[in-house]
Amino acid sequence: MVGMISGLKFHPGYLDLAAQQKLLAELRAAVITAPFLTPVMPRTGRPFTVRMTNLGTLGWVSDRGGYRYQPTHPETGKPWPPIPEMVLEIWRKLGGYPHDPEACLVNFYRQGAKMGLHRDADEEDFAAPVVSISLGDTAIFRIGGEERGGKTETLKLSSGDVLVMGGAARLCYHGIDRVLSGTSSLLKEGGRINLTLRRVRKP
Ligand code: MD3
Ligand code: FE
Repeated sequence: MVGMISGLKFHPGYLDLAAQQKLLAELRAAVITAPFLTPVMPRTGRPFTVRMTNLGTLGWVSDRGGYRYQPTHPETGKPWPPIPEMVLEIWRKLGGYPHDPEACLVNFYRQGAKMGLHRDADEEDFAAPVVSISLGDTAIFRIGGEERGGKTETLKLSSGDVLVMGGAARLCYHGIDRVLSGTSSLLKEGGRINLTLRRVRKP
């Protein structure tokens, strides 16, 4: 049971349909300025199946040179668009942390996209939680412990769900096994979008 992981707080159906549509409209506007990229693995250059962009003062990027946070889009050279107010409100209400996030990574899963087990450890500030917002098709999310190779459990993340990973959960291994096509009609062409809000630097 995922409810046993300390620091994980699940808010199923936190955003109603109108709020999901409003958020999607904000994202459609943002990706005109900051188009989705296909990140590649450091050293090998193997492409991710998930496409990514960012909002906020810092964005997470992965290329042959490594993983890092940077203030501009690697292809356009422009600053990332701002994090929408409605997204900041979710962080302020559920995050339990007294400073706003600097980064909002936007992950786009098309048919067949997944994300292998990993830890989010490129930030300086692990005292702050990661807040995740799901839109579109339902995903099978997997979470383990702080060591690779331990027990894992799964949780379905559906459109409008919010997940807060704080405390011990902040450094747990996690990933997306698969996205279930046809489970949501929010995105006309199907697929899933996940937003993760993060503090990067210490305040
Ligand atoms: C558990 N994204 O962007 S969100 C990621 O659905 C990422 O796109 C997944 O993992 C996605 O790094 C999962 C839920 C999530 C986000 C951050 C976490 C779970 C987490 C950080 C620590 C532990
Ligand atoms: Fe992650």
